[in-house]
Amino acid sequence: MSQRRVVVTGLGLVTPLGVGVNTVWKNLLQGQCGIISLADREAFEKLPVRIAAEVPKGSLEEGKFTASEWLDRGDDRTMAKFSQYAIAAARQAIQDSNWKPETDREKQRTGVCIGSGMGSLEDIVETAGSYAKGGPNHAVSTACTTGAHSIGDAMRFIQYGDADVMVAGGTEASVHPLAIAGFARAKSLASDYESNPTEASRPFDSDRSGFVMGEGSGVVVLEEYEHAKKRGAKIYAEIKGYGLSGDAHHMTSPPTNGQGAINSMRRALEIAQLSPADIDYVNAHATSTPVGDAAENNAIKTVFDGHWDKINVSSTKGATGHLLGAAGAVEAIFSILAVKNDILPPTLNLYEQDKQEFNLNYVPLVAQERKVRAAITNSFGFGGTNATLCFTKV
Ligand SMILES: *[C@@H]1O[C@H](CO)[C@@H](O)[C@H](O)[C@H]1NC(C)=O
Ligand SMILES: CC(=O)N[C@H]1CO[C@H](CO)[C@@H](O)[C@@H]1O
Repeated sequence: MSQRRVVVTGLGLVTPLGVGVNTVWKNLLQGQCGIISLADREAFEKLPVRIAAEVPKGSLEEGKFTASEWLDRGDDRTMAKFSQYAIAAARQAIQDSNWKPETDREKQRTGVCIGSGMGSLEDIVETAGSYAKGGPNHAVSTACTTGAHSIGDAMRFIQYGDADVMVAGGTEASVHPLAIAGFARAKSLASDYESNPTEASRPFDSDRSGFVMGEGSGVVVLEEYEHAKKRGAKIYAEIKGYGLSGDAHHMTSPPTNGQGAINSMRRALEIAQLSPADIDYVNAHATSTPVGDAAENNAIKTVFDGHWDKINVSSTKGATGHLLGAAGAVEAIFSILAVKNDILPPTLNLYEQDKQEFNLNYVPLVAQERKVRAAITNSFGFGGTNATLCFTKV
């Protein structure tokens, strides 16, 4: 089957590093970090972990988030925050793509695929509260459609002809005491950094001790290549590969050889019809947990055996924390920008590593220019999912 090619024509970001693709990318390359202390907030007082990566509040002009700048009157007060972030990111991406479907056919050929890992904990908690007090009510959360899955599935919809344009990504806003308490209990979070929160997320570093919860949204516009060319759209990159796997090993810790990650990376390369030698940059999932980073590192070394000295690997979670259901989409955008601009975003807080095991090029601390023909980005989830996306220059 001759396959329809899919390209990226629009980007939108709401992250702890700011709002708007230019702002976020600039802050990421400058080595800024979006993690802050929550110690002064009453709701977090009794928790063992009081840091998080929050979307900064303020005007868009300052690169920050104010709901009323993105939503219709009323919605800024009633709509759950994770939906607000998704709308803000989607609006940016659609405007950036300059795609304005007018005919019925054009509208029918344009789709949406945006997921969230947790949905709105705040609303679930409040609804549960009003249920106890008031009357019948209902709260549902369909977990874990990760950002990477949304983008990968959207690519397939276009390849198989179900749509010509897809608005795809992920969103999350679960910096909530309940979520922090849960992940802290699972011993997944970095806990000792209240006085120096920007140092808490340290992928691949010897002192890494867990991830930092983050929030935000990433949305892309994907488009069939000929469709994009015909209307003279700006093209960022081509999305070539999408791999999925699950290793059904343990609820929170991966097998140490990273077999699930190996499978998803290999599958993405196979679909893209590329070999490891064609890849210049690996945007790692690495969340800064001792076991997870080590397993992914092993997996990357296995997949890129013989090419270790030619690839660069970085994890942007040192700067953004872990955006859970949004991470895959936000990091897909960072990978797209690396391919488009030939710049590698850095791994923050990587000062010291076990040189025997962690012997790749991790772009420590500072961004670096290099030609990036193709990049892959990994996304792994607790209890069920691994995904890898592959982007190339057109
Ligand atoms: C990126 O990889 C190249 C090898 O291809 C290496 O020479 C360079 O030092 C790496 N950069 C960083 C910052 O790791
Ligand atoms: C290396 C890695 O993080 N693998 C993940 C892949 O997905 C499984 C679930 O099937 C997770 O348990 C792993 O953490």
